Amino acid sequence: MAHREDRSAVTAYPTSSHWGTYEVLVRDGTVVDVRPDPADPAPSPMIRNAPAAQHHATRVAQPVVRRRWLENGPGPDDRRGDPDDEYVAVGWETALDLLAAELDRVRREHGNTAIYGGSYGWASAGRLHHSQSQLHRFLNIIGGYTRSRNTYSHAAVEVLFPHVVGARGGYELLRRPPTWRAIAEHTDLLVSFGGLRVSNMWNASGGRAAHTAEPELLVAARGGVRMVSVSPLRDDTPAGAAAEWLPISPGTDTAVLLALMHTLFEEGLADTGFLDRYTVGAAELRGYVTGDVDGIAKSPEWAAELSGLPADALRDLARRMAAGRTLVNVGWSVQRARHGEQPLWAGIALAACLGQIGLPGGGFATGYGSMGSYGGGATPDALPTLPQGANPVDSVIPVARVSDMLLHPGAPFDFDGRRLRYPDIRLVYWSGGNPFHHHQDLNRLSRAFGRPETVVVHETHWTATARHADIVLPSTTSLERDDIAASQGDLRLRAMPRAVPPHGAARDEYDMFAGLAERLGVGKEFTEGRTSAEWLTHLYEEWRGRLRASGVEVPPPFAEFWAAGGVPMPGRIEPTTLFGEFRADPGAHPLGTPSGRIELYSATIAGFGYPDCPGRPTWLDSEERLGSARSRRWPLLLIANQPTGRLHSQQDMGAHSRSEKVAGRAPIRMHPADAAARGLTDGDVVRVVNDRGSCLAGVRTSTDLRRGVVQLATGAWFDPSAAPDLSCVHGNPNVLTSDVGTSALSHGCTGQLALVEVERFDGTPPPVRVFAPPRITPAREA
Ligand SMILES: Nc1nc2c(c(=O)[nH]1)N[C@H]1C(S)=C(S)[C@@H](COP(=O)(O)OP(=O)(O)OC[C@H]3O[C@@H](n4cnc5c(=O)[nH]c(N)nc54)[C@H](O)[C@@H]3O)O[C@H]1N2
Ligand SMILES: Nc1nc2c(c(=O)[nH]1)N[C@H]1C(S)=C(S)[C@@H](COP(=O)(O)OP(=O)(O)OC[C@H]3O[C@@H](n4cnc5c(=O)[nH]c(N)nc54)[C@H](O)[C@@H]3O)O[C@H]1N2
Ligand SMILES: [Mo]
Repeated sequence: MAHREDRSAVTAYPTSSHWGTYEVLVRDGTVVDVRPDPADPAPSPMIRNAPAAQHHATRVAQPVVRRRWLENGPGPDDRRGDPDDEYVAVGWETALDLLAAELDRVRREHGNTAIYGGSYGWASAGRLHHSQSQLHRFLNIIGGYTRSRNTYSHAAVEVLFPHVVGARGGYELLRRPPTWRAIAEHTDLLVSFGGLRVSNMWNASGGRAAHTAEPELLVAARGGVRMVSVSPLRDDTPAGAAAEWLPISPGTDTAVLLALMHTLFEEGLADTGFLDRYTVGAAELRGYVTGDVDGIAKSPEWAAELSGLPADALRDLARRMAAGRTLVNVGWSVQRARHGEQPLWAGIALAACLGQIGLPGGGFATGYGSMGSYGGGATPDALPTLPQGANPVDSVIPVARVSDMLLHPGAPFDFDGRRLRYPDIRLVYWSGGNPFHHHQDLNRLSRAFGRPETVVVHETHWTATARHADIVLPSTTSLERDDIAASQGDLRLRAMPRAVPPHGAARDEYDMFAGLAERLGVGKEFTEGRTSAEWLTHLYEEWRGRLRASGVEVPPPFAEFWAAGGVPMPGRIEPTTLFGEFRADPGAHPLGTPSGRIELYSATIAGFGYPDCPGRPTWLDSEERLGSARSRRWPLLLIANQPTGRLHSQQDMGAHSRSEKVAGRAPIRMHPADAAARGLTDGDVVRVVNDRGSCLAGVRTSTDLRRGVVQLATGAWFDPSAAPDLSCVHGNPNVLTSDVGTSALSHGCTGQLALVEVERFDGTPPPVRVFAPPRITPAREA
């Protein structure tokens, strides 16, 4: 008989990820390839990570319990995170029985405050199967948990701006900025601190129907909007934008912003009419800028010393800013550093001096170039969302204080005017996040994870966080479940049909929590009697009801939506202006601040008395800066920014992410002169080191970096090593970053900048082991 070729059919399934809407090609239950959505003008290469990630050896395939926890019972254990630790596979019944009993023990013996359920992280796109929503709903129903506030992305934005422009104003800054199209139409000059990074705009939290940001940015640039990128990296703006590059020394933006104001005041270019009518504290600010307050004029010469940017260039920039419609953008990276509140406050102060806040395409913004949704329009607030219920426990930490909390139960700390105490955490529950990706000083975090009695992690993959857990439950990926997707400002609400069956024994988190809730006697409260399929319809129909009530056009019923694969997002708006109503009539539309105006001086913040966040924008020096005392020992300033290969740590084993590695390690970019000074060239494996830790990385030289700066993006899977002089063999920069907050005001993440030294690694580098699963003893039960 002739050989018959077995070519089973390939089926294309539309799906949605944070990095875009695309199609997976499936044959016999396996994702074999991907292709961009035909309607996407600028698809992300990150979609190429999906096939390998979906079926990788590091998928968590069954519920497991760490052997030492199983044998010794709950308790602190410094061995958590040991790469040689051993796990025992158990059946779902055993896993859920054990976990339900442990949750019940902890809440009875220590109260629900002892459960930390902040569980920060991006998880996957999808409105129903959103990990954190599922976990928080469950924990609220069983009596509550200690939660976290704000984000790693922009905590300083979230905490500062309610004081400066009111809560509503802070919200609008993040959610309703002028669109790229409005910038194209109205803006003459866009000055962006932290660049406008194309790879960052590939992502939007919840995913977006199409990548519109880069194409619209380029239309604006080609249509005549001048763009100035104040940033240590030249390639923080797309080449096609022909942006001017001001290669600032990182961490000195506040000095530059103050110097720009200095020129405006000195040359009579400041809009005093605007300052008088719409702000409070302008006199105070002016006194500080001119030096009347402290004897130091914040002149361009003064800022040039700190920033490395020529004084003339700053003076010239200030004049050009005053000469036309100017938008000042402070990217989120700039606040992800010590005193990160200051460049934000100084940025809006500069825009106030220019007098253009409230005019189309002018004023201040924070987020262009940081996220694909920023400048992409706005939608009515309430997308279809799983209700989380109320948390009966009032216990909270700023999100990036997790190690402090675990290491110092009971210790007092200040936070946005309040004095709080760290709770005594006995059980840590994480689902949909990877703190061993996102947190700073991972060696310290690893010690902190040794303190609780039990650590529970739901994961799709064996991340370093899963490897610090006592109980690991295998979650389905978003390709393995039916869901619906949309982000704020999105163009469409999309159906995400299941493309492949669950990997191994993986389950939807909804079903895990339903099983736990059942065991704790609150099954009905959690499910409300619905299956996850019924919840999908319910969330959609509830959303339609809300739209109808608010008078917005109503999309078709669920079945029609699902069959069509999506519906255009109803009620979209395309803002041209921020604070337009306030500008038109500040009496009728005051800001939600004590004065009703923009607070360039805040009596509230001044009243907190925080030395690291005074009552007006202030230049506060930081150790993690070129030229600091610390830089004599650690002379290179590492930028730990967002990776181009993936979203954070997700799908690091995927084809696109791996294609960027050098000798299997995360790439570290260096200026050729900095490399040559150390005898390094392209392809070398190096040890990146400071007094907090060290990691291996692979050298890539580039003149796109300012000298003295090296770049090692986040997200290489943390691969701890037994060698005392090597914390990670793969290249996770968070072994080098400092676990200190922006200030007592917001305690934001400061992971962007860290001083280091880079040296050749001689000999054979230890192998990367983190892409193999841990040791698991097979299940004893069926
Ligand atoms: N040094 C430094 N550090 C930083 C930053 C920086 O600039 N510099 N940036 C910070 C920022 S802005 C952020 S937002 C954070 C991001 O930090 P994270 O959001 O924690 O990073 P992710 O890698 O996206 O983690 C999401 C995890 O969820 C898992 N996951 C995906 N889908 C599911 C699911 O359906 N169920 C479950 N249970 N798990 C799922 C993924 O496998 C992954 O491990 O990092 C921060 N860390
Ligand atoms: N591809 C990809 N895209 C992403 C993400 C991802 O993981 N991968 N993560 C998403 C998330 S959660 C977030 S919050 C956003 C973050 O968005 P951002 O915070 O804007 O992104 P970063 O890449 O951290 O930083 C952008 C640039 O800021 C510059 N920079 C660093 N320090 C300084 C400084 O002191 N001064 C100045 N002027 N510039 C500086 C660096 O050159 C860096 O490339 O990105 C989102 N987009
Ligand atoms: Mo973020």
